[in-house]
Order: sequence, then structure tokens, then C-alpha cells
Amino acid sequence: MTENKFVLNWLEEMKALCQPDNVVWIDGSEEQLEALRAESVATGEMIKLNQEKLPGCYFHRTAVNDVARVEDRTFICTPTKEEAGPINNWMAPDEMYAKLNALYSGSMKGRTMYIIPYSMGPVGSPFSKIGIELTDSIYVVLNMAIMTRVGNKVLELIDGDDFTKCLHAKKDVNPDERYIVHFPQDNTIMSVNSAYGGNVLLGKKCFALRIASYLGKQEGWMAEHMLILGLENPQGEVKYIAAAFPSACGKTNLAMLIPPEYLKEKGYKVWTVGDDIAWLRIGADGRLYAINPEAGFFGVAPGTSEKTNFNALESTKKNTIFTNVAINNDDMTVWWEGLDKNPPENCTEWTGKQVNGKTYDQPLANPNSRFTAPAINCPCISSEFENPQGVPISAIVFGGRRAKTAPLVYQARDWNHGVFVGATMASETTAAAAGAVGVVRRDPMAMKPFVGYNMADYFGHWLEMGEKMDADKAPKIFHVNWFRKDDDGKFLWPGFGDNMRVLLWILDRCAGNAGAVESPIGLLPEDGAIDTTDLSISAEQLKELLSVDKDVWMEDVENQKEYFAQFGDRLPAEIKKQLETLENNLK
Ligand code: GTP
Ligand code: SPV
Ligand code: MN
Repeated sequence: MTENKFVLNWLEEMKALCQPDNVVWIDGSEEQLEALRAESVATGEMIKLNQEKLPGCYFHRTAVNDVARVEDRTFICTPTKEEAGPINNWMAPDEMYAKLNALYSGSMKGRTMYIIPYSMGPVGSPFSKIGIELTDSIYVVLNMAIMTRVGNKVLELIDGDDFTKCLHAKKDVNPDERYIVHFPQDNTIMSVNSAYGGNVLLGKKCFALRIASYLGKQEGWMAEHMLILGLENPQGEVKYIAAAFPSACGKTNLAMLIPPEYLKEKGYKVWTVGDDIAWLRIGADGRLYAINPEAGFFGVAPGTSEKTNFNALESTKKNTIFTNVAINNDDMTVWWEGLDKNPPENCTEWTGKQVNGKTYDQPLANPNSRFTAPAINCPCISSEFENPQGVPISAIVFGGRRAKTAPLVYQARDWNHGVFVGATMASETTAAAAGAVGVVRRDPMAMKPFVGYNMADYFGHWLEMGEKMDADKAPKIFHVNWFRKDDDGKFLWPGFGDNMRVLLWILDRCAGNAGAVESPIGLLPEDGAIDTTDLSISAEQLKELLSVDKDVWMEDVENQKEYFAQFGDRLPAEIKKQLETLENNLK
């Protein structure tokens, strides 16, 4: 398949370690993938869904203990603990290799090892990077074939040892021996004892964020947990926005937003470039350009409906793999909470249990059930999706789930203040990661689980990127919160398509056309600047949405201080300065 000595030597080593009975190269052909689908159905690994209603669609169920990313079992193994920083789990590389080698040893006896050469980013783009994932799971192969560009065309492009080595062994998904490990200096990822997406589709969070953020720091670019969308105005001009929200906080939804009726009628449109990850570089013209390194969407199913996210739902109507959703036994279609108000009576709950969905009081689909859909299925996929040069970014938006503190939207005063706004992000935890849900935690730039090196140095890298751009060319930075609640715990903002109203203020600000007022935390929309046409929202509600409670913010500042203290001297002085400014503004 290849003459590349680095690839072949590594393969020999991994084969000797895992001892598979067979080895299969994934060539990227539809014939091979179809044969693998058939095989996985024959063995029961996947279930074929209704091929008339959902052509090319399959279902897969993971073990009950294996339904989300496991952050406490995810490691960054740099030579020293300081390089990984206080936020990441760390173990000395030698120690970790020894532990892992014991776990992988003979792990593929009686099984097949699949070799998946894949490209993150359009094949051959100067932004793109190549990886090879070895796995003993057909489910992983079929997902990687949707989420990335795979096969011979990628293998041919590997230059020397310039590829990320990824090894996944499913083993018996024992949670006590589950490890998701990164060796940034060795360009290596090792995952064992899981079969859940974020833990095993190693091109995604492991490579495109953890390893790539490390490479970006070395090479002067950025790998971020961001969606990318293009917003087209009635004149046909498209401006691009990149937005970082933590897991299950609305990236896929915003990326595929359908504008409210009155804006649609005027001719506004949204185009999706990416829904989860952005790689950003400064272009020859001094602006920041972004590509989406992925080729598909690994999206949250619950809450996805025709009403909330029509485009995502459409994307899942063919050639999609559903994981841990419920099945309607009568017609072999899929169901999840929030799809409609009509759960199937004759239902297979996500765990495989047969239930009557109408009388069942537990979620039928796992809260972190997902669809893996090809990006090209999306009705609003951007014409720039495959552009090897990426799209120029006008605005960067940070956001999270916060019931109180953060207002609907505010703008940072400049790049450095924007970096501080990102660095002080906090959000309620969700089902995307194992552990408690709904607990507020600090999640800088939505990258807490995904930075492949010391977070303090990551802040420094953001500041340095800003220094390389002229102020008039750098994206403007904003913060949004779609999840603010009133005292009764109800969302104050309608969200979803109506978030377009906030995006319009953001782009108007970028163009210098919209009003803002100073506040202790940054620039807020002036009265009337957020268009509420056709919206049943009172002036009072809007006021509450945009209010900044100084006491609540002072509490947050105390928490920020504690958080930053753990970085010691490594924390950039600029972040400390910004924190002092915020505190003084609030006094
Ligand atoms: P990951 O794939 O885990 O990175 O998640 P994501 O950031 O892409 O989140 P996604 O768009 O899938 O949304 C997660 C959940 O938030 C879904 O249940 C949505 O229905 C809900 N959600 C998304 N946008 C909004 C919004 O504007 N308002 C409210 N209230 N809920 C939203
Ligand atoms: C997330 O958790 O942010 C996801 C899903 O996008 S996973 O691939 O599991 O990381
Ligand atoms: Mn994500």
C-alpha cells in the first residue's frame, strides 16, 4: 500500500503489540465500506434501519458505561508535568507507555486491525494534517469515513514521518482500564477500552484539538472548539463568524441556524462551514482564516427537531450512523427526546430494552446520543466548505450556559480583552462528558477538556496571535449566553433561529454600524440595537437579559482569581491586568 518506512515500521510495531489475526487497509472506496457495513450487521455490531425512509442509515449501541467522553481518564503525557499544566491529567510518558503496552498486548488476537489513513481538512490543503488510525472496530472505521477524508488519496500524501499515529483497541470496554492518552511530542494518540465517539474517533477531539492545539502553538496557528458559519445579507455579501461554546451548548444549532421569517423574507441566509472544530491561520492579507478540519457532523440527537434544527435533521436522513438513540420497532426508524411529541409505542430504548415509549418515564434515547452525518447532506452547507484556503473570520464569539451572570451578548473592547473574556468563560456541565450535569465550571474558550498543553501558555498563544494581526484586521470578539434564566428557571431568550438577531448586531458592530454602551464587563447593545421584530419579548425581559449584576459579577471575579492562581507565574501578565481592570470597573 505504501513504501513509507515511517508508516511501515510503526505498523509492524503496533501489529507485534496488538497481534491481530488480520490487517485491512481502508482504501476509501464505497465497495469496501459497503462490505464492512454488511459485516457489522451480520455480527450485530450495527443494525440496519429502514432503507426506504433512511437510506444508508445504521444504528449502533455502546455499552451503558461508555456513552460520553471520559475527561478523568484523558491524559496529556508531555515530558514534564508543567508542560501539560494544572488542568490536564498527566503521567510521565515512560510510565504511561508501559501501562498502555500491557493493556494493548495481544488485544487484537482473533480480531482484525483496520488501518485508516485520514486527512483533517480538505485533502492537500495547506491547512490540513494527516493521521493514521489503527482500530479493531468497524464502527470506528465507518464513522471515520464520514467524519474525515479517508483512504489511498490521503496515504499517498504522507511526507516522511509527518503524520499523527493513532491506536485504538476496543478490548472489553472496561471503564477501570479505559485510557485516552496523548503524547504531543511523539505525535501519538492511544485509546483503549472505549467505543464511544469522542474517545475513539481519534481525528476529532484527540487530534484536531489536543494534538493540533500543541502543533498550532509550535507553528503559529490555532486549533479551536468552534463552529464556523457564513451569514449572507440581502446584498449577497457573506461574512464569517467562528464561535466557541462548550460541548452540548449549541454549536451545531447555531452553525445551521434558520433565520426568523422576517429576516428570511429580506434575504438573509446562513451557510454552514463547520459545527465543532476550526483551525485558524493568519493569511497573506493579515486576516484570520478558518477551515473546518472535519467532513461530517457528530451531533447531539436529543433536542434536534424540525423546529429547532431543520438542517441538522435533514442531514441525518441518509448515510448516517445513529448511536444510542431509541428505535421505533414498527418501522425501524429512530427517535429521541425532543424530536417530536410522539414517542414510539413499540420501542427499543437506547440500552436495547423493549418498552412502550408512551408509558415510559425514563429518557428513551441517551442524553448524549448522537448522529454521524456527512456534511454534504446539510441543506445549508457553505460553498466554501472545501475551500483549501478557508474563510476570513470577521467575529469570534464565546459563549456558555449560564443561568445568571452573563448577559445575552456583549463585545470585548479589543483583542486582549477578548482573550480575557474567553479565558474567563464558565458553563454548566452537560451529558457530553461523563460526570455530573449542570454544575458550573470554568471552561476557557470551551477548550478545558481539549488543550494539549499548559492552559496558561495557551492564553499566551492567543495573546501572541493578536499581536501578529493589525487591530483593524483582527476579528472582533464577543460573548453570548442563550441560556439565561428568570427567577422561575425559565429561559429568557427564545434561542435557536432567533439567535440570528444577536449575530446581526455582532456583524453590525464589526462593520461599525451599530450602537453600544460601556459597561464594567464590556460593550453592551444600546437600547433598540437588538431587533425584536415579531418577537413576543417584553422590554423588561430584554432589559433583564442584558443586565449586568455587579454583585454576581464580583463573586465571579473571586472565582476567576482562584482559578487563575493555579497557573502561578506562568499566567500571562496581561490576563492579570485584565482581571484587575474588571475588578476596578465593578467597584
Ligand atoms: P457538541 O457536539 O457536544 O460539541 O455540542 P454543540 O455545542 O454542537 O451543541 P448542540 O448544538 O448540539 O446543542 C446541544 C443542546 O443545546 C441541544 O439539546 C439543543 O437543543 C440545545 N440548544 C442549542 N441551541 C440552543 C438555544 O439557542 N437555546 C436553548 N435553550 N437551547 C439550545
Ligand atoms: C463534544 O463533546 O464536544 C463533542 C462530541 O463534540 S465528542 O466527539 O464526543 O467529543
Ligand atoms: Mn464538540
